[in-house]
Amino acid sequence: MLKPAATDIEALKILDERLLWLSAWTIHHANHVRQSRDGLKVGGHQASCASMTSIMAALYFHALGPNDRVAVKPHAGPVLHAIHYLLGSQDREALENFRGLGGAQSYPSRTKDRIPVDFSTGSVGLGVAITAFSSLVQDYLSAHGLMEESDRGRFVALLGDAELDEGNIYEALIEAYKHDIRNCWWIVDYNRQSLDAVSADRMFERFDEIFRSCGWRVVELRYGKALKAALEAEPRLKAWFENLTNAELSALHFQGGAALRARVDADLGRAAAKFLKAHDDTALARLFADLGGHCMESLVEAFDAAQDDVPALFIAWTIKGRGLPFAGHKDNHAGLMNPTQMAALREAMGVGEGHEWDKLESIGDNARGAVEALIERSQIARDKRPRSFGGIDVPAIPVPAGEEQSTQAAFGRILLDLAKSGHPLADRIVTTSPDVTVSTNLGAWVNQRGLFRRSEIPDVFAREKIASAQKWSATRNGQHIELGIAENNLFLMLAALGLAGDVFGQRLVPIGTLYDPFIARGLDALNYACYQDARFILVATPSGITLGPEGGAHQSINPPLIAMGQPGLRHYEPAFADELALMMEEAFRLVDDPAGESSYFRLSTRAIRQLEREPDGWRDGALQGGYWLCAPGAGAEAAIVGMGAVMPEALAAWEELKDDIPGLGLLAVTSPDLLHRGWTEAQAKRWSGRREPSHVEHLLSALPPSAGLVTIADAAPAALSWLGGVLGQRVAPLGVERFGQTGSLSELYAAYRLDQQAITEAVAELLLSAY
Ligand SMILES: Cc1ncc(C[n+]2csc(CCOP(=O)(O)OP(=O)(O)O)c2C)c(N)n1
Ligand SMILES: [Mg+2]
Repeated sequence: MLKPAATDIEALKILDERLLWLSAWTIHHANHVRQSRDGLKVGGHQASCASMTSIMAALYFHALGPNDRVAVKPHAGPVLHAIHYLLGSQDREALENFRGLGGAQSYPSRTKDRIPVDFSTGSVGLGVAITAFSSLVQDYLSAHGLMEESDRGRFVALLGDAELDEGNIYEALIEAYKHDIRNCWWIVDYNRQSLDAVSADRMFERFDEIFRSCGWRVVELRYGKALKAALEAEPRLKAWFENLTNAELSALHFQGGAALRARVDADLGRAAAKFLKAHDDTALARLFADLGGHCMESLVEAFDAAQDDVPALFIAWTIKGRGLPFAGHKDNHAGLMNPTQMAALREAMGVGEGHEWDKLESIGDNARGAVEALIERSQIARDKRPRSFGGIDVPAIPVPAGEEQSTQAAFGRILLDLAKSGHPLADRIVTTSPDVTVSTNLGAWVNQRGLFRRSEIPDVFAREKIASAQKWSATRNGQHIELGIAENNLFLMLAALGLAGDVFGQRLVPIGTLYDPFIARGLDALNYACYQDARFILVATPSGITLGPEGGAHQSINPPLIAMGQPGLRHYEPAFADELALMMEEAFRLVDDPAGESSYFRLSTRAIRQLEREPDGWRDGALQGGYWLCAPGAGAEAAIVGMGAVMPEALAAWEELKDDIPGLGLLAVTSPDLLHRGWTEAQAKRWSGRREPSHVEHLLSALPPSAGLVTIADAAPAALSWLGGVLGQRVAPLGVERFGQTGSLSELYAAYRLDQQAITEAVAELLLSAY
């Protein structure tokens, strides 16, 4: 890389100031200039922006190439908007509407911001980790011939130092090391302050060791050029400086030159007399603010020197709120300048009143050309990348044969058949699992398609001819990414794979498997994946107390409720293999449909007798969330509503009761999530004049309003009990509300009232209470 000309460094410094001004002004405008409609504080983080403007100027106007992708620290969102404003890809209106409806979002959002945002951020730590998984996806795509070498880029995370407290960072670091990831930079805005206060000193240097031991290059940018020279000339001053605690240094930054002078004098006395004499208070404050993360020369040099593909951690020392009146103050996280302070900043920056939004306001004619040239030369995308959809042809998924099957076994079989079919869809599937590949029935698929590794790993057991059902060799052509047991990483992996169509222009069909209860481990990362509209299929199996002897620690209860409350994720809980095949076909389509979403399958290991079906009548309903397995007769007084693995109990109770209760119905629910969504959507539409009953209203209107419903699911009963609210029918909800335990199925179903008898009793109770 060419050494940047001195004029470029000067121009970068000017851009750094522009970003400082524009980000502070954007936040100020939203809080103090824009009319408030509701009296709520709008908020924003001027201090968190200020500590990052130099780093971001150096990156966006110098170091980033056209294929590089960045996850920006959430609280530096306004700086990213300011960059795009200068580039011409953000407009003033959106900035004026920062944190308003339809305006620039508080934290960078892929889906809601109009500027190109590579990765959404907000929940700290997740935006950092996804960059490592995306670099793995890039390696996967290159190895599979799905992208040109020349299109490869680097994955950059800009993070706050407190983000390093998030455990998910270290889980990702370990996984990244195992997969030997590359082309990843994590740049820490090391301002040594978090939200509440100044950070603990004891972690200093520990971060370096942790990252180095995982194969990362660690580049510490502690001093800017001027401060480095001054400290090197005065070894005692250097030792003094390096002995300050984080809190002491922050306080001194806040207090300014006079306090610095007094403190140096008190601590070093005559030894520092010459130094102090040579600097007035302003010069002292400026010198001690010359930390590495604010020194353009140091930043540019460090980025230019890191051009190989070794993952790198940059620890860039900064001052939180640098250049602002609350610089270094421990309470500055959500601090906002008042109008007087803002006017002073405007004056200091040479911005004329009424010209606050002028892009290059205050830049003198001499420098303007160089600044404009840098803006022009910036290689980052000005426009949102097109999302890639519609290229995947989904075949009809055949129903696995077998009179008795579990949904989990049927899932494995469907993938195996796909793997063998050689259909192009199979080539786009990437599976991944946190050490439960075999126990979630992905084994047969992996035997066909192999594990993925950039550097191949032989299957020693196979080579030694030791009998095993499972082939476990990894190659560049493999299609399964095996993860260690860290469910959070599974969701970050799915997020990265599920964004391949957006980030790399190549849609993949990611399928992740895990045990249903452990969804809870990765909930925030799951939400993060959905928030960015990553597309994937999550297969959670086994589930519920139907897991029997495995016991309560593995028996899930509430995931159907989680799924109901999770936008962007559709829950399917099939009972039979033919339902599963149909839903998987739908889920494949939804991954590749611009208006689609991700799907979550809640499966079971319980083998149940499959149905002899009337052809096809049930299919549409099953995809919409439910269908009548046995339609109710006219005026029926009751129906049994069953979901998933307990369907045999629902069927048996129906058989037992149907002669005594004329017209008794049996409703199979395949997705409470879809039924509920349809219901609320239809209600909202009624207010805009469109009167179409939702699917669930349509289903339940086959019964009179006076009828009773007995709902049963191997899950929290609230997943189905709401059905009574649709038409006002009474409900007796059966389900699991206490932790599970070990036992045989019949014992557990009896103990938790999920058996045929419980259903019969509940139906009787409903009928009796009707009169
Ligand atoms: C998972 C999560 N927990 C809590 C928060 C609230 N929060 C926002 S920023 C922050 C501290 C940020 O400190 P740091 O990462 O050092 O950033 P700085 O603003 O100092 O640059 C916290 C706790 C969050 N956004 N995400
Ligand atoms: Mg910080």
